[in-house]
Order: sequence, then C-alpha cells, then structure tokens
Amino acid sequence: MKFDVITLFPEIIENYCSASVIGRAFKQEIVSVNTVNPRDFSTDKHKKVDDTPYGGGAGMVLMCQPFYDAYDSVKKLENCASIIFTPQGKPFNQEMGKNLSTKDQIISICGHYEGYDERIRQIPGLIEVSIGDFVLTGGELAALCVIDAVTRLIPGGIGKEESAEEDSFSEDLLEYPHYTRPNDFRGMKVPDVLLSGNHQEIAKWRKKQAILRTQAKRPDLFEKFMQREHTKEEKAILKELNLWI
Ligand code: 6GU
Repeated sequence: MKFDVITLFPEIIENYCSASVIGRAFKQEIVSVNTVNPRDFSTDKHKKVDDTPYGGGAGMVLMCQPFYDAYDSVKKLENCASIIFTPQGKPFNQEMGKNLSTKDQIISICGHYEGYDERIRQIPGLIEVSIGDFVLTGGELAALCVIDAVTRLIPGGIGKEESAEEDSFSEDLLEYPHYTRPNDFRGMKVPDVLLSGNHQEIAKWRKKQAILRTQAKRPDLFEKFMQREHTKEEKAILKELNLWI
C-alpha cells in the first residue's frame, strides 16, 4: 500500500507514521507514506497557497493551482482511491477502511484555514471523507486516522495476524474486557472464569460480555448485531440473556 498525503504540514504525517505500532508497518515496508507539500508547487513568487475569497468575507481560501499540481505529481496507480478530507464528507468507518485496504494507492488531500477553492473538490474521482461531526483545524488528523485504520487491516501490517479481524467492529460487537496480572488489584478481582483454564467457558464468557457491553454502550451497533446471522454459540447466549426472539 502506498499512501500519498498532500499537506502543508508534512511533519505531522511523518512523525506519526514513524512512531509506535504503525511505525513498524512502515519500517517493514508493508506500507509506505509519501508527503507532498502544495507549497513546493506554487507558481507564485512568494510560494503562496491561499488567497482572499471572491465575494469577500473573513479568512483565506486554498488555491487550485498548488493543489492540482501537487495531485498531478503523485503518480496514480490503477487501483487507487483519492480522498479529500472535509467535515462535509462521507463518515469514515471500519467498512470504508476495509474497502480502502484493498487498494494499491491512497492519495489524501488535507486542507487548512477557512477552506478550499470549490474547484479542488472537482478533481476527477475524488471522494469526500469526514471522521466525525466536529470541526478540526486541518485534514491531517483525519488522514492519519484513515492511514492508521487501513494499515492495521493489511496482512502483516500489525504483528498478530488475527487481532485486527478479532477487534471491535469487525463483527458488529465491542470488545470483551481484558485483564492481566495481578489477579487482585486494589480489591478489584479478575473474573474467576478467566483463571479456570476452561477455554470453551472463557470464549463463551467473552462473547457474552461483548454482547452486554454493546447493548449498554452502543445500542446502534447492537441493533445491527441482532439483525445479522448468529452462530450456534451466539444463539445460546442470546437465549440465556432472554434476548432471543
Ligand atoms: Cl476530514 N476535516 C476537518 N477539517 N474537520 C473535520 C474532518 C475533516 N472530519 C471531522 N471534522
């Protein structure tokens, strides 16, 4: 996977991508990230990337030319997704992340300041993506969310093969609770079943906790889970909880 990020603040992207778990995937060259600064493409003698809005008003608007030229400079592979980050976009979620993880290249355009010239959105094939109903000062955090979520879905992207698939949302349920030593911390005890060594009971307990948590914390996801097909084990748990109808 090749990520190309068009940004006026390349160091934000580079710093995050070289750190921690996600940094490992980059070091192992399972994924690569390349930043492109539109300022380097500005044909203005002061390397300007924004200008005052037509029609007047406060703030500055990012100009077409540096962004179009930066975009054109990133060689597009055939199997490529191009994203522009904006609060007006389609909400990013795990399903979108899964679809993106099948691409060979993802080009991200990050804005700042007041906004973009509307014609930047018209770059052919661009999809508009938001990471939630709030306003950020720029698209970099949004691009990093997508890079992070997609990287961990790529086989070999994060050490343990199965853990990405097992994680929250991959099957419409939140994660079950985890514990490690000590067994008793300030009077808070680890549930007995986890110390029992009975793997079948442990699996059942974990699934049950995941179901109960999802019902309590995310009724919207719980609804979705209830609508889908259930395994034999899930059916048994739902019956036990009087949730089977
Ligand atoms: Cl993608 N960009 C900005 N600037 N703000 C946001 C966002 C994106 N998603 C949520 N808020």
